[in-house]
Amino acid sequence: MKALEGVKILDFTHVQSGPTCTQLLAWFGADVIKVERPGVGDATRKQLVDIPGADSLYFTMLNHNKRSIELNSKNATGKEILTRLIETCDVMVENFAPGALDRMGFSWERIQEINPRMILASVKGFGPGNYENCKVYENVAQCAGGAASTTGFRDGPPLVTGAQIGDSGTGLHLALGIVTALFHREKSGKGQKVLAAMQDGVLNLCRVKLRDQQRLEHGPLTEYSQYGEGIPFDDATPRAGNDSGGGQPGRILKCKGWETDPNAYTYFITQAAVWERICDVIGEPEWKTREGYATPPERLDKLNEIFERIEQWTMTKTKYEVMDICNPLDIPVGPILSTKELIEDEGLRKTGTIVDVDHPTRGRYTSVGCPIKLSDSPVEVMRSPLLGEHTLEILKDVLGYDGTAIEKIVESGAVGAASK
Ligand code: CAO
Repeated sequence: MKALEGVKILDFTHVQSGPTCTQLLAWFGADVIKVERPGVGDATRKQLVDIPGADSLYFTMLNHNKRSIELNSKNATGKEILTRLIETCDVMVENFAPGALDRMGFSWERIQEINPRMILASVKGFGPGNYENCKVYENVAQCAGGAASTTGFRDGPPLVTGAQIGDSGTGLHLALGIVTALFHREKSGKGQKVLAAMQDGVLNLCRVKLRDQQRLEHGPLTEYSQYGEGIPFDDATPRAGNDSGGGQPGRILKCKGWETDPNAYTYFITQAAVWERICDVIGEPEWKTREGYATPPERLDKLNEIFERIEQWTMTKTKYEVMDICNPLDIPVGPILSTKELIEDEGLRKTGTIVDVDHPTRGRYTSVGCPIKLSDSPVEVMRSPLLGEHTLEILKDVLGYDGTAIEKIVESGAVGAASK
């Protein structure tokens, strides 16, 4: 049995943040019913299109294992159907612009009237306050949540990261909120609202940078490169390039082939526990005992020199050779893997983290499978639904409408053509 089997999710999400959340719930076995505007659907179906006429990878990679119903929630019959869906489902997930659900006539109060056990889960850009009415996309959240100001090099502009911490990160937070509210409902018998604001989600992931903000009041951040370079600290956590965010100094270092391969690099951590082995590997055995090098605090003002020496060694090895030599010695290193290397990685395919999926209009494509593994709730990644593919099935099987009623619904325009 799948962990969330029997849980019905009314999925009113679009773009990335909300769909990430409901895709996870679908992978864990929930029946996810994605409500889409007739003839239009989730805007990402038609964004960044690589194969004309087919749903984009943006859409297909975020909407696996869901069913799609076309439904106009602003049409009178559409509202009736939505009301029935709210009665039937356990969780409603949405990430509309602030106020959109109210404008449709489905305020939290109304939803509770229809189904007091309903859990209403929302992604918004900001929590209550000055910015609560703003529309927000990924990079806005990265900027507002502390990621951009702390990413990049000290002498360069703020940077956003390729990891979608604002969208997918907030979707993950919301998924945890939903299963927690479901667990709570077991005891209370009641639903509740769950809010994951993107700014809050990013800030949660930037927790260590807020740690450093407060440490600044008590002196310089000695593990940051700028400390060793003698550059004074300002009053906010600075950008720290590729310095490690923890107590063990680390850097990205060039490996053999870096002149032509943009990813011929390794991350290298000079963990204190294995310092002596590092000294032996790089050919500086006297650093093990030399004054100024032997203990972690002594090394802090020499990190540039130390990493330059380690890099002289890593540049003689490929990033995989560095891994092969350092891993048996327990020296923490990691190759910089390109997306091409990841998509071809046999190990990730074996665990189902990278999967191939067949799709009727776009053919076979590769996707990221479920990154969370439950031993008793295995995940089978199913293709994303075509727009309205399950409209009739949901009207019949989930809501119990029969032939004439369905004809009337189709005539009303509430579900688009619904001829599938
Ligand atoms: N039937 C009828 N109308 C529908 C509908 C349906 N099935 N589904 C959506 N709509 C309507 C909404 O009701 C809304 O109408 P109003 O403007 O009249 O209220 C309209 O479609 C547009 O919805 P929207 O405002 O959410 O979409 P947008 O493209 O204007 O904004 C976004 C997109 C993402 C900026 C906004 O939804 C948002 O800020 N969401 C919250 C934060 C978030 O999740 N951001 C991350 C997105 S991923 O990068």
